[in-house]
Amino acid sequence: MKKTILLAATLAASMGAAAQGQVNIICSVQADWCNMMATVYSRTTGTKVNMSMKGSGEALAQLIAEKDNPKTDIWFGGTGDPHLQAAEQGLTLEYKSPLLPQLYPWARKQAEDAKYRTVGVYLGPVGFGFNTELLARKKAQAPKSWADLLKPEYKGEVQMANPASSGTAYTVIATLVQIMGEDKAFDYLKSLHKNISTYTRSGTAPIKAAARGETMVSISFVHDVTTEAIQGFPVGSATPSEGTGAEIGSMSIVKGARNMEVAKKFYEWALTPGAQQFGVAAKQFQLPSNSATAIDPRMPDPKKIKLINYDYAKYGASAERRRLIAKWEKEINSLPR
Ligand code: S7P
Repeated sequence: MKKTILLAATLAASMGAAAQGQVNIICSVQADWCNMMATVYSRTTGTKVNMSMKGSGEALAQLIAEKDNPKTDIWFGGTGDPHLQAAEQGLTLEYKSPLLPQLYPWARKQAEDAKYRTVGVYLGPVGFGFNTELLARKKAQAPKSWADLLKPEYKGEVQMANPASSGTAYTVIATLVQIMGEDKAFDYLKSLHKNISTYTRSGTAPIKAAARGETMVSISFVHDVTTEAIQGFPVGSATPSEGTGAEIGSMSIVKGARNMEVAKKFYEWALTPGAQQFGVAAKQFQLPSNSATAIDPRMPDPKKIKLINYDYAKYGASAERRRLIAKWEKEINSLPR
């Protein structure tokens, strides 16, 4: 950990982020990671980092609200589809990092899909989290498939987020549509609705509830389950046997940013292996996008997960996202349970 901070500090300093200026960042990963990046970057470069934490959906709403007078310079992290939406709406800057060749193909593809108005910073598969003590107490099995989530033993025991506010939940719905086809996916969501106790605002809330014994099962990114498990909570994770999707967590520079030069320096730093190691240092286990960043054994291994060929461009498009969310509100969220 100390080594990581030293390395990143050296990198930040050597990038000539000349001790000045400020940068306003919306950060959409969990707070420990955001704070660590802000602290190290400001200590090593002298740049004042004003960081505010927001989930993906809320972050996009803020960029839209600030469109004519941007106060944010960088949006770091959060699911990729709202970043693609921001790109499509002309809210983010076209920028080609010299570090692009070091990134995994999925991270570069995200940049290409957005005409270089965003870039992939991490990848995280969708799966399930479950509270092992609650399962044992109720003599229930851990879910292994999408089909398992419909079992009567999980009635009122499943939490997922609301796709209108959460990029995580939207990734889940787009995943189901791609696996099952739209009609069957919505039939499935109708059946699942009977087992859902609540649709949370934030994507990480369901696994936090499972970890604390408030629900048996969550639909979550699997790295978010690991974050709870290593804090000692009795949780396990699984990825669905039918296949699953993944987020490409992204980073964008806001078009018209007030602190543009400083923002570009932070952006470059955030793509280096030294900076990307702060995910693990902050106990967050998404797969980093720079191929030279160390892989931690607690990160999900894509070779062991049945990942679908997720169509990021299609499901990140504003019209498709709006359509699917409106359909979910009308056909699923309005149903009694
Ligand atoms: O940092 C954990 C994580 O799950 O949160 C990000 C995102 O803010 C989730 O936002 P929503 O509340 O909108 O679902 C993810 O990108 C990330 O993996």
